[in-house]
Amino acid sequence: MLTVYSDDHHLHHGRCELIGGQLMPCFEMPSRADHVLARVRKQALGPVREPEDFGLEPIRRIHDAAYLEFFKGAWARWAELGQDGDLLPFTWPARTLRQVMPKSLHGQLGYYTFDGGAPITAGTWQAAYSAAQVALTAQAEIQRGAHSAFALCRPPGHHAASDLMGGYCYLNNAAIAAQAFLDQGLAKVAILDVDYHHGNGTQSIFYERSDVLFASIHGHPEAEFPFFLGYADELGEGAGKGFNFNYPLPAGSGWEHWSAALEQACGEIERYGADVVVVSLGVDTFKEDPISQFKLDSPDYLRMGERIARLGKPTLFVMEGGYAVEEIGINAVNVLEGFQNAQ
Ligand code: OKP
Ligand code: ZN
Repeated sequence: MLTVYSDDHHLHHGRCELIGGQLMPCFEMPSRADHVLARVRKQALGPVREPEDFGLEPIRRIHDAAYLEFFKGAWARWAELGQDGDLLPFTWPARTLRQVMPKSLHGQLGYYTFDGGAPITAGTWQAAYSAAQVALTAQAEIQRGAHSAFALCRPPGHHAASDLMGGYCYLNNAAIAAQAFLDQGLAKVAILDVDYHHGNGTQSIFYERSDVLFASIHGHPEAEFPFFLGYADELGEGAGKGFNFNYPLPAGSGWEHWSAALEQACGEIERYGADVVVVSLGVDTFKEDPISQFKLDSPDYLRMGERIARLGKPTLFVMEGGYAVEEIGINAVNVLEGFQNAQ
């Protein structure tokens, strides 16, 4: 299986996030992707290639033009104010406030974010742009006939909506790749999101559409980030009704419960008759993940890959979360090896 990877992810390294009432070093750190790449090489999964540059057009198919303009220019505006710390929001247009567009950098930052977990640093735009190109390059590989490919994206993307960043995410790599498949002639794309957190961004992007089915297994939003989306009764709207499936699970869920949800999600993908499957591959379901509450163990990821392979569809794996940095490589690559060995 081809892995697509760009060193540009190192350009994004947020300093801190607010957790437990304290500023802590960001869990979403560059060494995450380094560990995955090292494991890809160690296991000789296949070739590793740099991304091609497909430009902004395929990104614009998913993200709002003004949002992209804002994100691209935000750091320069911040630097112009004489600042060099991470750019982080602190005011949002929540209930009782107006969805107006302020003039100030911080006002606009509040408008374009849904949480305080997506710091903008000097290199964040370039890193996120390259991550989207990584996803598009792996997508192109499948479009050209490969049965699978791995987009080793960082920063992750599944929390990013059309015009919102948050939850460590800026550009929705999986959604951008899914749209590229459609634009290149496929009719039906299924996105299977196995990250511990609900992919609220991806869901919102495709919620009223039937050409992309979204299925997500995640910590119950009653108790878990992103809290305000990801409930089981969200089934899609309008033309998208019946094409959105959420499987929220309680804290402490292990492989037995998790795999039962995977079975249901796979059933929906089969019934849908997807031409291709995009897997939002987060491995923060691991029992030792520092910010998550599921109990999957490393061998379970092999089973996960095998089950996904049994769908029999061309499959694009897009890296999302996973914060047990030492094991992230083993767990992510186990999914890919499980998939490959089941062929
Ligand atoms: C991203 B992905 C605030 C804590 C909120 C955000 C978790 C984002 C997970 N600093 N935590 O889905 O793995
Ligand atoms: Zn996650």
